[in-house]
Order: sequence, then structure tokens, then C-alpha cells
Amino acid sequence: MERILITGAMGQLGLEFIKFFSKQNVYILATDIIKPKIKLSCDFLIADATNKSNIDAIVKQNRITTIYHLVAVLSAKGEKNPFKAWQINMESFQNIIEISIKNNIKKIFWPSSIAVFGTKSNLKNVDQDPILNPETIYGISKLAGEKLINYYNKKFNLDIRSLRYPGIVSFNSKPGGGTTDYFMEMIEKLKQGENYTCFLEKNTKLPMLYIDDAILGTIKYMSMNKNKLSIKDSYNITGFSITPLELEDKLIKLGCKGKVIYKPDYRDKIAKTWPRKIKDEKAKEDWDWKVEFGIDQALNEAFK
Ligand code: AKB
Repeated sequence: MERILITGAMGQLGLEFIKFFSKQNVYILATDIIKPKIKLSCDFLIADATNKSNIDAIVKQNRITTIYHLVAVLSAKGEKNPFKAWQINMESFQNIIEISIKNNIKKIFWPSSIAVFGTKSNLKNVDQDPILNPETIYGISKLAGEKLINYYNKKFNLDIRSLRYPGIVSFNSKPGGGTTDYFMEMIEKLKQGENYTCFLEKNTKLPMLYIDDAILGTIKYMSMNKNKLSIKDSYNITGFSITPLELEDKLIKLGCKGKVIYKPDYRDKIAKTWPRKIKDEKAKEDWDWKVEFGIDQALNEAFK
């Protein structure tokens, strides 16, 4: 039986991966530095992924075969303390690599992000392999991780895989510390008839992806034969692109009464260094990546 360790499991992605894996015939162990706020359908341990010996012991004791390493300080929070963000993102990443080599871990998943792109990446519609000049510490750590994935794949024949997620849209699990968080925040406020102060400029367009697409796509990608995957670092994937104003219009049409006040801050500057659209042809070609949900289906879920 596959025995999966999920680190950073109490985040937006972790909780959804737990939900998905709970319905499969696999063992799941979730870890995080914060306690679960809800009852989990799997085992849970408090563990800091920057503590290598502790994670190593957990992997051994629980006979882990696969790791989803989801620990990350995201873009907006990272800019508040870049040294800490780099330390957490990279130290935990390196620990997982070393532990995986030592313990013969079969497969590792590590999410990358649209934050690896930058103003030189042709942001109108970015290719799989453009110039990459990330301008946030989060983006720099994701790019470094991508390069290391390629290196460790070659050097140690480690099967570590990665996807460049756009902003993830989810309503049951909340994001935290990201630039694309505005999307869920605006919906939550306007749905309650409250006003929302948006930290992005109204026409700042960003790519987003509904959580179910993100989870199912990741699972499909992880199940592929490694030889079929021509991209050895991280694949572009995307769902839909939207501006805050377009989202506001849709929410008004859905009957929301609250207003949006636009007060762009440093997060808008971050968003302006990220793509408006993403080309995900390589993922479509290599592992049949498909999007099922558009913005309207995602909003239906939010208003269910
Ligand atoms: C963030 O906004 O920092 C993340 C991301 C796009 O990686 N959601």
C-alpha cells in the first residue's frame, strides 16, 4: 500500500489532498507546525519540516513511500521577511530531498508557482520555457527548487515532480499569505453583503485554477510513467484568467450587495510581475492535462 506523507498539510492544498486521498486505498500521515482546526480523516503529527532529524524519524517510523511536500511561505508573506521565507522554503525542501534519498522514497511532489516568471517572461501569454526572472523571494525560491529538481533527478535518479500552479481557487480550505488570495477574500466579503478593500488594481489580470482541477490534475500527473514526462523541472498548468473587476462584475450579477474599494498595495506590484495567461500545451501533450472547471462552475460552488 502507498504510504503518503503530506507536509504543510493544514494549508489550502494539503487539506484538499487529504480529502482526496482519504477516499483511496492509501495510508496518509499529515504533518504541520499548526494543529488542525477541523477533524481530519487521517493521522496527524505536529512536525516542523525544517527539523531534518524529526522528519527523517517520522518517515522511517511510518514506512513512508511517497511525499507531498507542501510547506511554503507564499509571495505576499515572503516579502515581509525574505530571509525567513527563503530559510523555510529551501531548508525544508533540501531536508525532504536528503530524507527521500536516504529512505528510498518512490515519488515526491513539490508545487512550484507562476511566481517563477518575471517581467522578461512575455507575461501576456507565457511559454513553458521563457526567460525566468522572478522578483519575489517566493518566486526565487520556487525557481531554485525547480533547478534543484532537475539536478537531483539526474544526480540521484530521484523521482521528484512539480507543477507551476496559478492562483488556486478553493472555498473549503483557505489560502494564506498569497497574492492571489484576493479572489477568495472578495467572494467571502461580498457574499456576506460586506464591502471589500482589494489590494490589487482592478485590471490586474492573473491566471487561476479551481482546486478540483488542481488536485485531479496533480494526481494524474503523479501517476504517469516518468519516461513520458519530457519536462524534468515543472509543468505550466492553468485554468482561467481574470481581473478583480471581472470577478466583482460576476459577483454583482450573482446578487452580491457589497462593494469593492480598490487600494492597490505592494501585492499589486507582485502581481504585475506574474503572467496574465499561461501556455500549458506541454502538460496537455505529455500527460493529457485537462481543465474541467471554469470560473462560472467555481462560483457555483462558492454559492452552493
Ligand atoms: C501566491 O499568491 O503567492 C500563490 C501562488 C500564485 O503561488 N497563490
